Amino acid sequence: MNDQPTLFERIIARELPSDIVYEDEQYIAIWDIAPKAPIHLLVIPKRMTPRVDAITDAAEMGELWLTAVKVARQHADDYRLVVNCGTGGGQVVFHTHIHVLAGWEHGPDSD
Ligand code: DGP
Repeated sequence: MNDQPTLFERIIARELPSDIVYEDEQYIAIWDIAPKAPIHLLVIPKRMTPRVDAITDAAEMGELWLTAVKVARQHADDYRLVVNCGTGGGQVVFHTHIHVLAGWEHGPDSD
């Protein structure tokens, strides 16, 4: 078993630098290091689960999405929320996170 801290745990612990846009007791949101939109944030639960489908509690899942919406609305009126789940789903960092993508002038397929 790999019990090394995840990249995002190290960011949460301030062992690695990041650009933090939101933080509360349960969540942190940072700018993505390799943005795929003019605004690209990552909303990350501090409680580590490797992928979103490891969260089985409906309230916990709801809080995560409500936090992502709150962070998104702090940056844009319109936005896209994305979760990559598993290697085949494009996930690279195995610590659950929601991508907040926004800032296109005419929508995500315009640029
Ligand atoms: P995913 O493919 O869903 O696992 O997305 C992982 C995202 O994490 C990807 O968009 C790039 C971002 N990322 C990777 N390493 C770092 C880092 O060290 N800092 C920040 N801010 N983002 C990172």
